[in-house]
Amino acid sequence: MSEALANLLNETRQFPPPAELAAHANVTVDAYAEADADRLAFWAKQADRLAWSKKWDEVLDWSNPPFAKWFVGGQLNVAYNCLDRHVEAGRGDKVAIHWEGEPGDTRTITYADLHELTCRAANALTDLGVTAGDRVAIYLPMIPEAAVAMLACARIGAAHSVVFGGFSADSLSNRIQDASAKVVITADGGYRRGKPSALKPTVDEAVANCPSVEHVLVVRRTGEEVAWSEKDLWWHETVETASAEHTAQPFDAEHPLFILYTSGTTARPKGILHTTGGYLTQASYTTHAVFDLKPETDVYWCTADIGWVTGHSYIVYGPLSNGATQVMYEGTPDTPHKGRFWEIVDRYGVSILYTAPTLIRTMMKWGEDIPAGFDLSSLRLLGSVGEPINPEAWMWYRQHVGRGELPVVDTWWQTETGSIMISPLPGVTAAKPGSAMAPLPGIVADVVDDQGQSVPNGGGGYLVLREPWPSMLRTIWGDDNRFIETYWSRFEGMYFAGDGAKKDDDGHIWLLGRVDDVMLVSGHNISTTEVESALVSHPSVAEAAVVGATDPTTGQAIVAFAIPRGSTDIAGEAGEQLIADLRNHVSKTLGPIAKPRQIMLVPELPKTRSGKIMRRLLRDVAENRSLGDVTTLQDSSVMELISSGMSGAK
Ligand code: 6R9
Repeated sequence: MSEALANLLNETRQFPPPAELAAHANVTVDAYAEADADRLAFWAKQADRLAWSKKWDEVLDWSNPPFAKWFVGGQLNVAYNCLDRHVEAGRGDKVAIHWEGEPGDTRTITYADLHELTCRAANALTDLGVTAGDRVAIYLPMIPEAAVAMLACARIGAAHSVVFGGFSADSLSNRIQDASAKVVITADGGYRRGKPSALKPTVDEAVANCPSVEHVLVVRRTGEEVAWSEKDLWWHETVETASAEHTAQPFDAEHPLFILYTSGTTARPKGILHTTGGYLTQASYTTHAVFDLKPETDVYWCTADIGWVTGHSYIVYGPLSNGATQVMYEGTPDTPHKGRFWEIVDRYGVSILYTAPTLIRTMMKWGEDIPAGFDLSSLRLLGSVGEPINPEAWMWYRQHVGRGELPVVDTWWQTETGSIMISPLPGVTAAKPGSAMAPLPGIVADVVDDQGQSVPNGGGGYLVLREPWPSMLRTIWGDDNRFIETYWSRFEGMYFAGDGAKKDDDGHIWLLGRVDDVMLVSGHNISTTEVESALVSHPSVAEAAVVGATDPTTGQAIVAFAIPRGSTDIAGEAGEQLIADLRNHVSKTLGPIAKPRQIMLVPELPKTRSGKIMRRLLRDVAENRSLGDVTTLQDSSVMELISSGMSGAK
């Protein structure tokens, strides 16, 4: 890339924290100064929020970069920190999880219950021959057993590798093989979109090619008929009959905790390795700081799937290590009706909601009448993660979910970073819609140009991290060289995140999307995010995706796919008129260089199961190519809809 990323969008709205929240916030502005004065002492203090069996000798060993060791010599047990210590402190009766299945069945699980289930699962896994250092693959729907399985692995020092319930047998098999997992924990199925969706057949197919797998533990969720082999064991016959007595052994701070595969754009997924002490320190601290979580009074809900890193850090390890009460929901947001999420907020009195831009834009498309039909007055803080949140989606979230007064924290991070890195602090930051604002205390992030020089305020370039952080990935499982090449070779001594970013005139950080997605139009780098945000700022657009398609004149040309809002008329001429309006609207908002060559009105966009738009597939459509790999799509029929809409388009 020959020049810095374009910096087109100019957003000036800013919202200070509510006075009440600021007055009682867990973390105040002093945290920044404290961390600046002594970053390692700051992290040591956050590590002290956990229970250690043996205190560390050294906070950070960075003598062999990029291989970091945090809290060297320290020992702790992650499950003990998430469960036992709350029970021992007399909080065993406190609800850990209000679980709701998609069909409407519910379970209330206290910390004592969760502790007992985890102890049984730890004993069962041990009986099956799983020992510290082994790997266990987890392929489950959003049921409490998913959290139990993860915690049981952590308890006995086996690394878990959670694979999204939506992945194919091939993807599952590759991940099991790469980690040489000894046991697979799965279910007969789960509920999605109003009906049972089988998982076990996929596991059977995958495991057929995985000689490392000795046992498959199967949770009965749907009760549907499943094929059975000699490796298979029912969870209820194995775990629920195992002893509830289990003493957690401490593990070294750098003992592997989990592997999580990022799908990435390349064929071979990367097994991101996280370890014990640093990971839990930062997952736990950021939950406390960014969500201002008050375990005594808050009801927290993160809508992510457990198969995504957000589910690891902000359903399991962050909230549970803080002793939170949380909601866990199995299904889709529109089953059996489009108000399902708001009904859940209303029913459980959710006070902190953490969700993804894709969901907010879907809610925008459905219209504000839907959240307006529920009592959302329990909410006090809103969070967003997964993609850049367009300013209008941010405003809609604040307005229609947050009563026009709640803080919205836009949190930037990655599977690789393990925890939130860049985000407003809800009691401190005057947030700007669409900006992740500033690195958290103890984090050193920057935006640099091609040469790795820090860009001045107002400039754009690449997001980097200049100093190691506690929950950083330690390597790519089994491939140290790829770890170095992917993240540490682009700029000397810095972690390359792969995201474009800009600093505004105040030095606040705006994420511009993956560097691979940046478009080069007549010699100008234009970010997909900014054009998408301009489209979403039009009152008739709920969601948009933009790609650069090869163009004989301009090198690349901007092709946009836009989903109209609920009531918008797009039939015949009305549609033509809207497209013309939208092209002009983008041109007016960002400048003529950003005017899309072509805009398609579509009913849906292709997304991964974690809600990220798959621009690669849209590029295939825009350039009239046959489609690439669609196996990671949330809903593969979407591409047929879009492709058929494209035929005949200019
Ligand atoms: C947590 C998670 C990481 C990529 C990341 C970036 C995008 C996540 C974002 C964001 C802008 C935010 N991303 N949060 N972009 N603003 N608040 O999503 O992890 O699945 O590994 O994805 O997601 O592009 O590099 P992961």
